[in-house]
Amino acid sequence: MMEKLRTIRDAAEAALGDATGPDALEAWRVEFLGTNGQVRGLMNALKDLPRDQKPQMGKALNDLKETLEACFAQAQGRLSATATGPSIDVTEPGTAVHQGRRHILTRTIDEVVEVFSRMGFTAVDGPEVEDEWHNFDALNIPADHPARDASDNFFLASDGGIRRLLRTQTSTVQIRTMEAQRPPLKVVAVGRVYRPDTHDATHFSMFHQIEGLCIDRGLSLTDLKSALIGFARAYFGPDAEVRMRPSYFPFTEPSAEVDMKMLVRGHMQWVELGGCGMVDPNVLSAVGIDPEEWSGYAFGLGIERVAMRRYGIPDIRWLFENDARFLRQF
Ligand code: FA5
Repeated sequence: MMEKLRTIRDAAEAALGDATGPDALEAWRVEFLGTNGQVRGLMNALKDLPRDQKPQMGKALNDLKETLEACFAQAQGRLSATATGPSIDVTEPGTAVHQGRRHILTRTIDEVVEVFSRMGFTAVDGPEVEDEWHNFDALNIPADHPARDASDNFFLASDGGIRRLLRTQTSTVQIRTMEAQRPPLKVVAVGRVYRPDTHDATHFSMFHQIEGLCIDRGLSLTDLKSALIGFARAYFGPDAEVRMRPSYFPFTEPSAEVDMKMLVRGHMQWVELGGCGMVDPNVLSAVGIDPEEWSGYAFGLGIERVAMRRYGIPDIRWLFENDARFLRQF
C-alpha cells in the first residue's frame, strides 16, 4: 500500500504540471482529491489493513492529502495571477464610504474664534464648575440679585464651605483672565454654560457662549461697536450690520443687547445674538485694576444662535440630538 501511495503522489505531481487551465485543474482535483478520487480510494482501503499497520498508513495518507491540497492551492494562485482580462468590473458603481466630520457647533466655534484671532484677540479658557465669586460677586451681581436664585442656577454640593455651581455665562472668564494677567488685554473665551431653562426652539439648558474682553487705556463704545461690526462683516458677510439696544447687565455700564443684521433665507433680518457693554468700574476694582487708568469693553454671544442663523437651523434642539441625517447636511 505504501508503494501505491508513492505512485499516486508521483502521478499527481506530474499531472499538475500539465494542468495549465482552470478546467484541467478542476479535473485534476476531482481525480486525486475528489470524493471518488484516488486518495479517498486509499483511505477507504485502510480498514482492510492489519491493525498494526493502520496508524502508520493513516498518517502517511493524511500527509499525502495535505501535500496535494497545498499543491492545488498553489496552482490555483498561479493560474489566477496569469489569467487574462479583468477579474473585477471596474465600471461598477462603488460603495459610498461615509466620512466622519466635525459637529456643526465645533466648526462654528473654530470659525468664530478664527475671525476674532485675526482681529487681535487671544483665546483663553476657564472652568465650567465655578464658585460664586467668579459667577456673581466679582461681576458686580449683588447678594440679593434674582440671578442668584436656586431656580436659575445649577448649584452643586458645597466644597469646604464654598458653594459651587455650573457657570451660567462665560463672563466668569473675564474675571479669571483679569486675575491672572495685567492689562492691556484682548481675549476671547468660548465654552459651555448651563441654565435651568425650559427647552424650546431657541433655548437649551446647556449651550455655548463666546465672551470677548478688551482692557486698555481710553477705550470707548466706538471701540466696542467696531469690534462687533468687524466680526459681523467677516463672519456673516460684507452687508452685515450691528445694532446695540440699551439694556442692563450688572457688570457693564452702559450695557446693550447686540443684534446683527444678516441674510436669513434670502432676506436681511435683525437677529439678537447677545449682550455687551463697557466694563463696570466696580468689576475692574474687584480684580485690582485701577478704573481711573484702565477702561474696557466686553461682549457675550450665544454660539448656537450664531450657528442657527448662519446655517438656517430653525430649532436649537436639533443641534443636540446627534441625528446623523441632520448632522451630515453640514
Ligand atoms: C449674558 O449671558 C451676558 N454674560 C452677556 C454679556 C457679556 C453682556 C459681556 C455684557 C458683557 P444673556 O443672558 O443675554 O447675556 O445671554 C447671551 C446670549 O446667550 C443670548 O443672547 C443668547 O444668544 C444666548 N442664550 C441665552 N440663553 C440661552 C439658552 N437657554 N439657550 C441658548 N442660547 C441662550
